[in-house]
Amino acid sequence: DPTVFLNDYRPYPFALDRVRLSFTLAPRGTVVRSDLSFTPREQGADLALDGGEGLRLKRLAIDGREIATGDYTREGEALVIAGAALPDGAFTLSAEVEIDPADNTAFEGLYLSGGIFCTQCEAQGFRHITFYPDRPDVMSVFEVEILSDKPVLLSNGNPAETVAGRAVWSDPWPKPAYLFALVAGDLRAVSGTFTTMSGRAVDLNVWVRPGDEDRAGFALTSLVKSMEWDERVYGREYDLDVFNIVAVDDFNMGAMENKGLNIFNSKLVLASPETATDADYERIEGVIAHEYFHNWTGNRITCRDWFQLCLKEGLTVFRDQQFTSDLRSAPVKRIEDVQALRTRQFREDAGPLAHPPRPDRYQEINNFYTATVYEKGAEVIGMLKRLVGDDGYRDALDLYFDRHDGDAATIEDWLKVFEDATGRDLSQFSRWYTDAGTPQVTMTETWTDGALTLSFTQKTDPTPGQLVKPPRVIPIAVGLIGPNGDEVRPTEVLEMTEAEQSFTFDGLGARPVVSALRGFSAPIILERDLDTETRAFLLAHDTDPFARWEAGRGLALRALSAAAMGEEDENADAFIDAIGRLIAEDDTDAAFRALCLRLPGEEEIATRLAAAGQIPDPDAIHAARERLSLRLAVTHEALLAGIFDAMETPGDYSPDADGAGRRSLRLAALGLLTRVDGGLRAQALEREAGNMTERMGALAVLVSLGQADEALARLRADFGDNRLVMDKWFTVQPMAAPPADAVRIARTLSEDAAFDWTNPNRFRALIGGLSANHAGFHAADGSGYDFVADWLIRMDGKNPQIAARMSTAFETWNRYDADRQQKARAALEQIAAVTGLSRNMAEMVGRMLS
Ligand code: B3K
Ligand code: ZN
Repeated sequence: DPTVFLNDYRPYPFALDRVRLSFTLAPRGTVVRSDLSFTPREQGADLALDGGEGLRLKRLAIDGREIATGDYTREGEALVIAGAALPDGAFTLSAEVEIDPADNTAFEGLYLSGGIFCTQCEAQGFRHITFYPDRPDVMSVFEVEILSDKPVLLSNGNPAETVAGRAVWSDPWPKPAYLFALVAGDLRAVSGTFTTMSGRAVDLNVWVRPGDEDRAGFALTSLVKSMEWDERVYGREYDLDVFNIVAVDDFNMGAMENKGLNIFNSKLVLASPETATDADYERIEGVIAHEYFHNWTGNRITCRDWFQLCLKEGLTVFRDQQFTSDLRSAPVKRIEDVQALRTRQFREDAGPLAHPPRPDRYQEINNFYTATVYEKGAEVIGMLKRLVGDDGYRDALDLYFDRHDGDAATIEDWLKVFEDATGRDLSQFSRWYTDAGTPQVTMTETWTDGALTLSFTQKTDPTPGQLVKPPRVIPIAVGLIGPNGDEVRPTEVLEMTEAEQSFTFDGLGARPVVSALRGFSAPIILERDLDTETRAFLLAHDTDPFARWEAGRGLALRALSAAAMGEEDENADAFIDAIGRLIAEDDTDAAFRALCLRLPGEEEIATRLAAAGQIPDPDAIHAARERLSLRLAVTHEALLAGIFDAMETPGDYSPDADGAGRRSLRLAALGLLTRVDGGLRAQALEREAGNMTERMGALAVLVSLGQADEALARLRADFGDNRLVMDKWFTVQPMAAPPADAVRIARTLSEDAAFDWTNPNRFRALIGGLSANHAGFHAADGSGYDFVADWLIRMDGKNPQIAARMSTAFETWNRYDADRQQKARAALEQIAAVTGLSRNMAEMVGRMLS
C-alpha cells in the first residue's frame, strides 16, 4: 500500500550543508553531476535518497572514492547507502546520472517545452533529475552550473558567471529541492527594475519566446505592483538581485514559485486586448502576485512535510485575495471568491474526495493541490483574522516571519504564533484544519419586548474516514437593519462554539431585519427561514455588499431549486422584480450589478439540491435556469437594452476593474437579451468587438444558440497560430453548447488536427470545457462519462497529473439518479481496470469508488 501518513513523520537523519549541481544539457541525454555535502545527525543511519528508474546512474562516490555496488541498494524509487559504508563525520556524495528530457511527457522534473528546457519540481519532481533527499524539510544552499548552447541559461538565486555556453547561478537562501528550477532556451526578456524599501535594486525579467514580447508588459507591471504591496502591507522585502519569470507553453498547472525563477504557464503571462479577456488579465495579475508572495510564505518559510501544504498555499491565496481586493473592488472580489468556493470546494467537501485542509494521509501528494487546501485554507485564515482582529493578525504575522524565517514549519507552529501573539486559545479552532466537510448552520429568530434572539445550530455530515464531527468555532458576522433601511447595529462577530447556541440583542425599538454571515465570515452553509419579502428587502437595503448580493442569490437559488424539482415558487417573481430595481441603480458599481444579474450556475444549483437531500436532475436544472432567464429578459427587455448600449467600452480598452465591470454588466445583459432578440446583438458584437472580452462573450452566446459556425471560423482564421486563443476556441464550444449537442461537439473537436492533446492547456480546454457543461457532461445516456473516461485513460499513459486532476469531473457522481450513477460507476470501473494505471489515477478512482 503506497499510503503515506502524517503520523509517520521522522526528521531526516542528515543535514545537507551544500549542494553543487552541473548540467550538460541535451534533449535525449542530459548529464547531471551532483555533489551533496552531508553531516550526520544520528550515528550509523542509512542514507536514503529518492530517485527512480528514469535515472541512469553512471557514477556514485563518497569523498571522491567510488562506492562498491554491495554498499548500496536501488529499489523502486529509492537508493539507500548502508550506514556502515558511510564515514563517521561529514562527507560529500557525488553522483553522475543521465536523464532523458525529450521523453518526459509527464512534465515533472526536467523536460522540454517547444525547444525550451525547463523544470517543475513541486511536489516531488526533483527525484526525476538526480538522487536526492526530496522532502521539503531538507534545505540547502545551491550552486548550479549549466552547460548548453541555448542562448539563455537560468537557475535560482543570483547569476555568478555567464559566458557563451556556460552559466553559473548561486542561491544563498537555503531551500528544499521542490523550489529548484532551471531554464535554457531561446528567450527574450521584457525587463524592468525595482528598488526595495531598503534601497536595493532588483533586475526584473519576464522571459518569453521571440515574438511574444508585446504581450508580456502586463505581467511585468503586475510583478512591480506585487513587490510594492508586499512591502507596504506585510513589510516583506525581496531578497535577491534578480527576479526572473519564464513563460512556457507546456505546464501542468498555472505557475510555480521557484526561488528567484518563477516558471509560468504562458496563459498566465501573455496578454493583449485582442487575445486576452478581462478575466485573463485579473487572473494574470493575481497569479503573478501569488507566486511572488510565496517568496516569503512558502520559500523563506516552507513546509515541514506535504501534509502541511495549506500552510503555504492557504496563506498565499489569502494574501493574493487581499492584494486583488486592494487593487480592484473588495466586494466584487469577495463575491467572486465565494462563488468559486461554493462551486468547487463545497462540491469537493460533499463527495467522496472530501478531505481536511490538512490531510493526514495520501498516496500521491499531487492529488491534494485542491480547492480545499487552497481556497478553504484561505478561508480558515480569513476566519482567524476576523477572530483576532486586524491588529492581532498583524502581530501574529510579524511573529510568524520573525520566529520561523528559514524553517520548514507546521500548522501547529502557525497556530502557536497566533496564540502567543494574541493570548487566544485556538485548540477548538484547529478543527478547521483537521476536519473535512462543510458545516451546515441553521439560524432562527425570536422577538420579544425589544429583544431579538438569534439561535443557531451546527452540524457537519460525515466525510470519508471521519464519522463524528465535534462542533467548530464559527465566526458569524451580523448586522441589524431597521424597517426604513437604516443600519441600527453595525457588524458584530458572534462566536459560535457549541452545537446549539443563542445570542440576544437588547434595547431595540422596532423589530430589525438581520443581515447574517456578512462578508461570508465563515465557509459554511447558512440556512435561515426567511420570507421572500425580507430577502427582497435585504437585496434592496443591506449595507454589506456581500450580504446584499447573497440576498438576491438566495431568491434565485430558491426559485431555481424549486423549479428544478417541478414546484411553483414565489421567489421567482420577487427575484425578477427586485433585480430590475437593482440593475437600474446607475450609481451602483457595474461589476456588482453584473454579479447580481447573473444567475447561479447549474453546478451550484445541483450542489445546493444535494445538500438539501434531493437528487439533482441536470436536465431539469438546465431547463429551470433557461426559463428564469427568459422571464428576466422578457420582463426587463427595455432596461437591459439600455444597459447593453450604455456599457459600451468608451475609447481605448483598458483591463482595469472599472472597464472590466462595465463589460461584465454588458455581457450579462447580452446573455439575457439574446433570448428575445434572436441573437442579433451577439452577431453584431462578435464582429465589431475591439477586445477579446466582448468577442468571446458574444461568441459564447452564439454557440449556445447554435449560430456560431461563421464566428468560430473567423476566430480560427484570425488566431489559428495563437495557442492561447485556440484554447479558448476549444473550450467555448463544448462548454456553451446546448447540453444535447455538447458530447457530439466535443467528440468532433477531439478529431480536429489542432487538438494537440498532449499539451495540458489544450487537453484541459476540451475535456474541461465539456465537464463544465453540467447537463452536457451528465447526459442521461452516459456518453459524456464514456467520452471523458476514454480520454483520461489515454492521458494517464502520458501525463498522470493532468489525468488525475481532470478525473474530478466524476467527484459528484454518486449524487445523481440511479441510472446515471450506474453509468458513471461503469466509466470509473473501466478506468480502474487499466493495467499500469498511474498511482495518481489509481488513488483518485479508488477514493471515488470506495
Ligand atoms: N506551488 C505551485 C503548485 C505546485 C503543484 C504541484 N502539483 C503553484 C502555486 O500554488 O503557487
Ligand atoms: Zn501557491
